[in-house]
Amino acid sequence: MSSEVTREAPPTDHDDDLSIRCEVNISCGDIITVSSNDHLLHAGQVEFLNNQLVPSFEHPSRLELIDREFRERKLLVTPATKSVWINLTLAHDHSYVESLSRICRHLNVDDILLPSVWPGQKGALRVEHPYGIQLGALSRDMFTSIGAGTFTASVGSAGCAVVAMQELVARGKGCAFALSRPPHHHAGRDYMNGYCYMNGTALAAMSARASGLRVAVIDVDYHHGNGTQELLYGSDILFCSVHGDPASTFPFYSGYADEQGEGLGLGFNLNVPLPHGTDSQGYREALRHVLARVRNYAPDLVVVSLGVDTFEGDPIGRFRLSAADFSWIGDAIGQLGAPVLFVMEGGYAVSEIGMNVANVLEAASG
Ligand code: OKP
Ligand code: ZN
Repeated sequence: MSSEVTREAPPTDHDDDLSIRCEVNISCGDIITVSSNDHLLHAGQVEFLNNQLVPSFEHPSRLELIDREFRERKLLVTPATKSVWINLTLAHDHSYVESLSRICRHLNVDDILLPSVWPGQKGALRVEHPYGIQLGALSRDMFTSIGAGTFTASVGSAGCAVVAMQELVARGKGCAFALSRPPHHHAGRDYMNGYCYMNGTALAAMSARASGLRVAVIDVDYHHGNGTQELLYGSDILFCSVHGDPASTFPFYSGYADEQGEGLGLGFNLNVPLPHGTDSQGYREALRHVLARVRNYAPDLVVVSLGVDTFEGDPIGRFRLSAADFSWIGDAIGQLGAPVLFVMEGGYAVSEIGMNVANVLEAASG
């Protein structure tokens, strides 16, 4: 199996590589911005929240509004379209990728499935089960729905992160932005959860590490990046995250301060959980602490899981950051001096999402 994460030619018959084609748009302005039109193929309709089915928070309009704000601030230039073959198996099990692909292929265009039964420790995926039941074996919650286009959209999303990383490394300085959805940081080696299916953030970091770079990941989304943490737990890629205390916040089962990495990765995992209501002051203090650790690690590349659901008006997050705090975050990360790849994660206050994301990117690149 090849260790290349992208290739330009399709795999041949005797290749046991799992390469999947995706098409991305690359805008090479001051900020390298990579997006994929395939995100439109995934639009969850409902999720299970507080004992009720409610409309999905993670919606295509999120990206369109960020895109609009970037255009208004003249942060985008005419994009070039590039077709790449992407190999997800550095981050995901072959069987997970193939199962999700197969299930999506068999759905009708307007099917939207939420898992409802989970296998437990002794069970395993069985292809004779209805697709909604098979999904339970690949999933961990009832927020993460599957439609016919989910696989293609999430491969495209991961592709944005990997291509943005490659373009940034080629340029050797500045900032790149994967303007991608569905998000990444909750997806693990063989499971989807928290609106995430493929972990492009971890894949980009692992791929850069495999090429010899020292890589630090900073997760500023309101939710702990459990998938990314798990994927990097045994590696010397530094993973740092500031997030809502998992004692009361999704993903609940990880994100605690005593999770410090294992084996080769011991000491390379730093979690800073913060309480509901955390404001500018509490947040900045926590992020300063993280940035000191990142400086000490001296990365060649910084990968940021960029969620803006820490905003005071966010309908899911419980922190109280203002638009000005996002400029501060961008500036503080930019001052590390290393090239920075920002990968879009959460943020659900749709009318302010563009402003908050653009504030981060403008300050980081400025
Ligand atoms: C995805 B990302 C629990 C509600 C949890 C799912 C949150 C997924 C967040 N009562 N809802 O990190 O922004
Ligand atoms: Zn989040």
